[in-house]
Amino acid sequence: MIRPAERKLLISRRSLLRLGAIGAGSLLLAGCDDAVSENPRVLAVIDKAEALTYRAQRLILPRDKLAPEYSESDIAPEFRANGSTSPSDQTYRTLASANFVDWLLAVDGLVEKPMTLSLADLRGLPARTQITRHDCVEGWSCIGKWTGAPLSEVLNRAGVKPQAKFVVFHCADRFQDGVPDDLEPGESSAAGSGGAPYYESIDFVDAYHPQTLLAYELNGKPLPIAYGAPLRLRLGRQLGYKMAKYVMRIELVDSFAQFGAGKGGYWEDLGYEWYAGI
Ligand SMILES: Nc1nc2c(c(=O)[nH]1)N[C@H]1C(S)=C(S)[C@@H](COP(=O)(O)O)O[C@H]1N2
Ligand SMILES: [Mo]
Repeated sequence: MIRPAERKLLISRRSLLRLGAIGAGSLLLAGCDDAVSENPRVLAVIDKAEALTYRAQRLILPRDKLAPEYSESDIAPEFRANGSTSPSDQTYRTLASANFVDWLLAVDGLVEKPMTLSLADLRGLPARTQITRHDCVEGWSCIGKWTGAPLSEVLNRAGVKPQAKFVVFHCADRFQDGVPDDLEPGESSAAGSGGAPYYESIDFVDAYHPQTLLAYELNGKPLPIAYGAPLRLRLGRQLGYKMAKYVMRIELVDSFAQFGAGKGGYWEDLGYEWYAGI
């Protein structure tokens, strides 16, 4: 049951999103590549609404309810890239220059069998292709076709320990004060940055959802660097910032207190909601 107060907050959050969609993006926390809004009232509203949205959505939606899927003709001619689009990390650049043949995904933390998986290993798992809409908190959307291994396939092979509560995605890119530490055009290697690594986290309802993919293809081609090569997370039912690009390591944890500012993601640490359900 959703109580009326909860319903109101749910609606007000959705209308905030809709306002973003018609171009009043500044009302929202600016999305991904702009400065973060410091309006404490916006933050306060979103913080309170978040827990209610999460609870309400978990109550209303069946666990495996799918996000809408589209047809080939709906695919955007050019998918928009956002946030980091060219990580400068030296290890990442070295892997990228060899076409990611030496790249390995680590799967560890609260698992029975910690493992590493190459791209070939991931491509050898059962695959799923889905044409879904990506919604950025900034108010833009794009429809793209994603192919990858369902995260559940990887989790089942690693064996989830009963204490595990969240899946954390560690990425290769870093941010400095909300700005991605991208390679500038013409630069071939990183000057090296401090800053904070991008990371994200989800719960096991989303982790086992059939549309939750570790995607290695966009529109039938290997994922380009701008979109998170060689592997990025795709979720059906959350906003864009949850969909970690440049995933290097998947760690199962019972708390994310030890990462960043402890809010479960790079943007969450700066005030975004952890549960960005749509
Ligand atoms: N590692 C990493 N993942 C990321 C980001 C980022 O900057 N770094 N940006 C997020 C945001 S805000 C969005 S909208 C999408 C953008 O994905 P795209 O570049 O494929 O459009 O990736 C999300 N995942
Ligand atoms: Mo975004």
